[in-house]
Amino acid sequence: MKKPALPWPEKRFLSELRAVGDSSYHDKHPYHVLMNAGKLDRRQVQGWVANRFYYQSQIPIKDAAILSNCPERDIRRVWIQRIHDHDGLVNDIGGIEKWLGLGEAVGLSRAEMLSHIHLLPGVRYAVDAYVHFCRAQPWVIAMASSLTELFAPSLMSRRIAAFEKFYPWVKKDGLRYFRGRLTQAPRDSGFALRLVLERCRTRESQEAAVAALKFKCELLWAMLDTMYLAYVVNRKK
Ligand code: AHQ
Repeated sequence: MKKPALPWPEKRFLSELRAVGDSSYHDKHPYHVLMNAGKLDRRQVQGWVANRFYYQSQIPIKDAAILSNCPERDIRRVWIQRIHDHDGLVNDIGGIEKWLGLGEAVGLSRAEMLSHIHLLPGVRYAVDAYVHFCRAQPWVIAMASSLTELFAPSLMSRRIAAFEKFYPWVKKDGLRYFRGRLTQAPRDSGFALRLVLERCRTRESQEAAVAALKFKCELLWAMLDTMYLAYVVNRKK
């Protein structure tokens, strides 16, 4: 009978998680490379904003799924902040509303965005796979899939700078969402990382957490592959 592999020491576990982002995070995807180099035209920016809106709209759904699987009140009372950040509260319009503002800033009406009329099948399937993953997985493994946000702040900073420099036709106010993520993402990923490192104590759970992060990187990548085919390869003149 094969002996179970020993758990990784924390340092090694952390380096395994970081290695996933270093190799597969979507900041390296050609769509983001074109965006951050100022090479997207109006329709390609609009297509990205409209399709990413579906992802944004499903974040509270996946976080509610994680909450519904988590029996620990002290964890739920922190994690629920993510839903408030997106759905908003009395004194905060929330990220989904800010993303609708980004839509208007790039020339997409609220009705267009809310109808998901531009939503590409491949984006829908990738996002729905994320929601189903978070419903089906143990809550700490589902939390591990959100650790892509360890790598988000650097991408947000590059994105804000690129929009300011190369896309002057996008109204400044539209970038509010990304500015908010500069503080929300590190706060959220810090909490999720501490929990994953603390609760994944067996090699099996550690490897499941790494696989969850890889799964999430792949779905973010697949979303952009779909957009690249639709708006770059098959660019409508
Ligand atoms: O705007 C983003 C966001 O609210 C979230 C929540 C988090 C999660 O729980 O999976 N991931 C995430 C991400 C957001 N923006 C992406 C981007 O490139 O603008 C990055 C993405 C992530 O890194 O997972």
